[in-house]
Amino acid sequence: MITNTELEKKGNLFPSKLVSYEQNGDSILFVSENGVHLIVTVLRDSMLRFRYATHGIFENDFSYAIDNDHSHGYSVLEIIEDEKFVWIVTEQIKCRVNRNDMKTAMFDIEDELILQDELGYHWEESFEFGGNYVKMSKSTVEGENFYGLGDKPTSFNLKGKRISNWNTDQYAFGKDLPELYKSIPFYIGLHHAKAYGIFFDNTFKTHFDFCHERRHVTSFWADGGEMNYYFIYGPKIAEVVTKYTNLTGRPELPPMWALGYHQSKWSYYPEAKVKELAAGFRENKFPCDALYLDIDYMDGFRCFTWNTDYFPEPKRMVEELEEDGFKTVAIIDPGIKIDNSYEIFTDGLEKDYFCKRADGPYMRGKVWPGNCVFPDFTNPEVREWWADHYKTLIAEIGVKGVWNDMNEPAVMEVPGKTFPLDVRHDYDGNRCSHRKAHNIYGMQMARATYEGVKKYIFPKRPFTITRASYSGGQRFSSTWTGDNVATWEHLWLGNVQIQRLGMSGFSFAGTDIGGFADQPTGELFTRWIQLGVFHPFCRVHSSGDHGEQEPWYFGEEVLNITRKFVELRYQLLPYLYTAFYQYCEENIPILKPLVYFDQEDVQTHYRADEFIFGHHILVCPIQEPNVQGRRMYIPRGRWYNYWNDSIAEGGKELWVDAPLDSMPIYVKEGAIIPKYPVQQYVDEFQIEELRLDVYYKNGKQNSIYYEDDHDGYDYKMGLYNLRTFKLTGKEKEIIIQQHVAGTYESNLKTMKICLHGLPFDIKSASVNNEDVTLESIGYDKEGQFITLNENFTDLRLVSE
Ligand code: MIG
Repeated sequence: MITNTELEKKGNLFPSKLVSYEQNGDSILFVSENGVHLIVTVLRDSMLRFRYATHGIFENDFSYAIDNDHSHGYSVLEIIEDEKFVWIVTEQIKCRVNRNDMKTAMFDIEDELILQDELGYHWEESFEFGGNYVKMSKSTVEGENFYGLGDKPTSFNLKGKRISNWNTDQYAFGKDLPELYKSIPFYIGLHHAKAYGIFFDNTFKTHFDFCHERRHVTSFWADGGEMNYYFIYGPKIAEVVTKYTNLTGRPELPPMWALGYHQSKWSYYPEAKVKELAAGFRENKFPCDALYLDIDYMDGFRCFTWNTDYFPEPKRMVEELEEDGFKTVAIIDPGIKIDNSYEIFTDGLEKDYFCKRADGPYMRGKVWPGNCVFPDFTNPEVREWWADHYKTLIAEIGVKGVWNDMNEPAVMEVPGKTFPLDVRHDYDGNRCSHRKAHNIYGMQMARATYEGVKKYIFPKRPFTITRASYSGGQRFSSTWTGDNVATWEHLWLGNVQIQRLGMSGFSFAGTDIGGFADQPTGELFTRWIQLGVFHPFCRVHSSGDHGEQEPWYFGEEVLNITRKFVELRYQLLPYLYTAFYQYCEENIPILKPLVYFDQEDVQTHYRADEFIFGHHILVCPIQEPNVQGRRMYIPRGRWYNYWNDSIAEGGKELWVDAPLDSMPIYVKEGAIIPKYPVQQYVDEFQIEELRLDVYYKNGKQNSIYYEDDHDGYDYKMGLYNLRTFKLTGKEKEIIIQQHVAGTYESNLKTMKICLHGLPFDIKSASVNNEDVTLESIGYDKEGQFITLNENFTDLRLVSE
């Protein structure tokens, strides 16, 4: 046990005893004898914010992470004092502040201890930079586990890990690397089946230690700024995640085409090559919605220009691709080539929009175009200027999505691979150095890009993807996990990373399927596609240095199997789109790790291979070569094997067969899964029949299906439908009721119901409470199909 005295010897300082406290609206200010100020703000009955000012002076209260529209408001706020403590009591939690040392402890309303300070707040002055290293340590209890922190390439449960946040371009990153492209300083703690979250909203380099340095201690600290964190109480992980996502925001619904299959490579050029690629998809009947243009489409890597040798008429090409059902997505990097004949350079120079060093010179760095300067995206004027540059690309040429890369920011051939720390930033009027702005640079670039694409693609919806980001960046962009490698370990890592990102508010994410560096075998590519079709973002991308990565490159067998899985994704689009709707409207992550799904089952606490896709589909990737199946954990409940409808009783491990053309997929009993027919791209044709796969359960289960125009903003004016299906299964009867909320005029005419696992023979039926003959509802005994009008409200199937 480290004592305060030992730490003090090392230069750490601590608050002394409390001398006063005072309530002002939703906030309570505590002051210690040695001048430390602590403000505790009650945002919700289950959410408190803690801010410490070491010398009584707080920074301007500004955050890029917090969404202006977040929910706040509480129903109870009481202050209770006794001899030793001051208590802040809400309807759901109690916060205890110790009069002796200002340490805090959080309890739930049943007086169970959730989280308490170990050393609590302390700090160390930095003579080198000014300001303080601000630190916090909490006691860890027996059996406590930890999750979250964005894209970290390490085991899902963070217990025993030490991690830091400093956005870094990590080509071919390795397992357990502490720093990657994104900074999401948010984690979830779970013990005694109760979960809480900590969001440490500090953009300096941040550090987290989960019982790594000391067994019973979790600590987090930053190389500057304020100790400013949010405590979010669950007790369900699901509640912690949705509250965090509400606080930091979620995106608007993406266009449905963005959920299709995307193909990318560094780089597809010239035009003939892109056309050949497009034709390859259609000839092979392999569904695909988007093709990507990497940096070689530009003229000497100058942003917003085209290499006209490769692409003589971009507008025509983009149009022709679009006629064939392909959206074009183009890359844009932050580095602006130093070139006096390049308009963006000269204009930005004149307007003083590029980042500068502390003493005035421009921040110059080498990236793809050669020597570059870099827009200061933390300046709102610069963001607007940048957004306006998308006019030509989007409104005139017709590109449908933009891909932001290198925005950690990455700089070549320099130590640290990024800007020197003295570079100055506007930080929306809170001028600062790169030490503070580094981790949000990429997010602010993505934000400017999003604003631009959104403006010029209107009345359609924008699509953007970014490599670097910070908490809250999910409002502006989707993301991918960067330069992974074509290895089995990276397939495993990708599975963990996408689940972790989902737990951290960032659902719209995917990996470079097949691996960016090196080349996958056909087998690895196949297994990766099988996982990738269950990721919210589904794109094959590779460096191109090591060979091709189109699905037909690996031969007939791989083509046929991968096609089957991409077709499955297209069939599941209405189900996935509904999960996106719930993410964007209700903050519910699209993928649910098992511990999220059932935190009371301790078996889930260290599991990360298996996950829930949407609400009702359990998936487990194959992560090893040469296997015909694997053992996996089936969470509690009854599940149908997707391929053969056999039933698995959960709460235990099972061997599941999975030869190369299969993978373990289960559907929860009672689920109703909406499906589309296979299309070669979204909206290839108008869909008039929705298939509903109904998985019988003896009991009740609700499922929902969200529908709208798949693009545009009419849904914001109420033009959408939310269909709720209520299943009630009995021994000799099944009832499916549909409730439609909304005013969208659906293209659907019929619903084709496919029954799974019915334990009886259907003898009679009623629709909307009137008896009908089985012929009139198209009963097909063999396939267990029934066809109904799309607006049916009540279907009863009975065994007599
Ligand atoms: O220095 O644009 O992660 O997806 O293909 C490499 C070229 C720059 C890194 C990205 C990768 C992209 C590549 N970029």
